[in-house]
Amino acid sequence: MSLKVIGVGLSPFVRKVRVFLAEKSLPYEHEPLVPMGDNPEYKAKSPLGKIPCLEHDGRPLPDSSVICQYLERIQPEPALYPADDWDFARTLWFEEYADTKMLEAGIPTFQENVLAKRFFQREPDTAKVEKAIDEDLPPFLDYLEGELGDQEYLVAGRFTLADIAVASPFVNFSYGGYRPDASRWPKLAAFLERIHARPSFKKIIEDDAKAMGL
Ligand SMILES: N[C@@H](CCC(=O)N[C@@H](CS)C(=O)NCC(=O)O)C(=O)O
Repeated sequence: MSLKVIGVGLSPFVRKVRVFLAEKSLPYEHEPLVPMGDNPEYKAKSPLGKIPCLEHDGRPLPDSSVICQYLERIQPEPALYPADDWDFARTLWFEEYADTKMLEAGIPTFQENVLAKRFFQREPDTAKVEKAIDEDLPPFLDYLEGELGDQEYLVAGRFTLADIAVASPFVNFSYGGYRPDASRWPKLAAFLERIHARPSFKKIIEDDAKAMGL
């Protein structure tokens, strides 16, 4: 079986798939494509033009959520979705939560503090970063703090895709210099530290930081 992940490693969606593959011990090739400009060749594989796209034996499959569900079916062990129906649904919910509005709330930290200078040749818009940190992100962090309670993981008492999906955008926020304040969100801060320390996350975080000179 040959697997290839297309998409630059800095994308939280690409990271989600790469961590998922690492947790499954599935080897893959990585093509760090940046989704910029018109790219008809890539759009033939990923019609929305978004990354990631998985190639399985040369067949393209876009979208990180679709890819993870597919990988679970072709490599069921270790299971990264719970068997229980309710826990399964909760896992999908946390993925949706993280992939959409939570990412949107925090991404200015990364866009302004990392991408602006390096890729867009402009100074960071500090007002956008401050708004993200002071206004937009806290409600998301409050919610996650409450959902975690005294649990080690978000769902089913064990590591699942919910943990991968929620922890992935926080890698971007941390590249942008932001980490949740452990005195205000102690459970979330400890959770993120734990999840990011897993070998599947750690290697990717270090490699991508090195590649960016962070
Ligand atoms: N729902 C998609 C979202 C992917 C996504 O938005 N990727 C961004 C990079 S982080 C992208 O490709 N943006 C380029 C574009 O929208 O044209 C997934 O889960 O794969």
